[in-house]
Amino acid sequence: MKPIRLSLLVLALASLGSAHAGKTLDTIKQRDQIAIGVSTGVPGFSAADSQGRWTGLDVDIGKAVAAAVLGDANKVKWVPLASQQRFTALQSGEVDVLSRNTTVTLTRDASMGLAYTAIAFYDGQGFMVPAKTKVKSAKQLKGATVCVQSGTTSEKNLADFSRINKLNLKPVVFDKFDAANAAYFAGRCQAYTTDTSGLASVRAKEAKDPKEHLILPELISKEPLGPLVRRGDDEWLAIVRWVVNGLIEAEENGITQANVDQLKADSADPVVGRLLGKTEDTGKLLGLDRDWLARAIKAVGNYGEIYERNVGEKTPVGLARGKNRLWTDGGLHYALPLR
Ligand SMILES: N[C@@H](CCC(=O)N[C@@H](CS)C(=O)NCC(=O)O)C(=O)O
Repeated sequence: MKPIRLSLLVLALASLGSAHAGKTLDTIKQRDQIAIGVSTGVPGFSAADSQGRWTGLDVDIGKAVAAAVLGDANKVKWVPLASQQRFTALQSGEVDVLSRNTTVTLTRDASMGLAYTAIAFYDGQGFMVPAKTKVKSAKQLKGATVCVQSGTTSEKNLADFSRINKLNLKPVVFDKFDAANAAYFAGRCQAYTTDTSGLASVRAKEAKDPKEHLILPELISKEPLGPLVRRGDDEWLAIVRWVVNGLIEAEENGITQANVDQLKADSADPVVGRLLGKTEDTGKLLGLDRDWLARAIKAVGNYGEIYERNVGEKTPVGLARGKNRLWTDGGLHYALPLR
């Protein structure tokens, strides 16, 4: 074997078992901050309060990544993005990750220089109507005007649903979320369509009396929502993917924000020991340290805690766990094994 080949082989072998930090991670470490793309304000998922503090399920996932990577959930620059702007912001490098009620589709994952990491929320598209109209099913919306935001799957699914059911629905399209909301509540459209979680959020945020608006029972699409990254940095993709999986796996194993420190100190369970970096170092496989997941859980809690705090039944958004339960509980969240 020629010396050059031999040295390449030695290099390849040396790198086995510990990940080389990718370019994105290097940049993030240098600037000591992650830039995360969020919405312009969908309460429960990502919204800022009057002090500029961001909260929501998508925000907590971003904070978990920051805690895992930089050791501090607050080392984040939140970048609010309208539906239409979000992919350009990620493609151009303005944000390192898009954690913003974004549906994974083949087009987005395969043809836009983007890649999905994991599914953080299983949703479907629905319709909301003023309760006083007595409409009880989307099939009764024949010829109706429907408010919808541009640059969304909502717009495309609406067209499909209208055609399949010969409903002749008339989309009224808005680039800005606020404008779509204002138009619907001013009665400029007979219905509003987006992800049902988005409808519940809009209703909680904007309706004078939420009871005056009904979310119809039909789900017209699948909307698996999750963080996206730029294509071409596998190491960074892996970090975001495993943070989301880690938060779900933490719930599967009963690790919470409150007990994570104590379990790390006392638990004899090998799975818990591995997840919390006590008995094994999974962090080094990701280019992180061994406490990456323990820190993420400590910052925002496990997936179930994140869900209940932001969108669960006790919050204004008020969503039952439904499809977002763990697989062991009849839901769709099935964390990939962290080992
Ligand atoms: N999940 C759908 C819809 C996501 C979406 O952008 N929904 C709108 C309506 S809830 C939104 O988040 N708007 C907030 C904004 O533009 O800031 C998609 O990925 O296309």
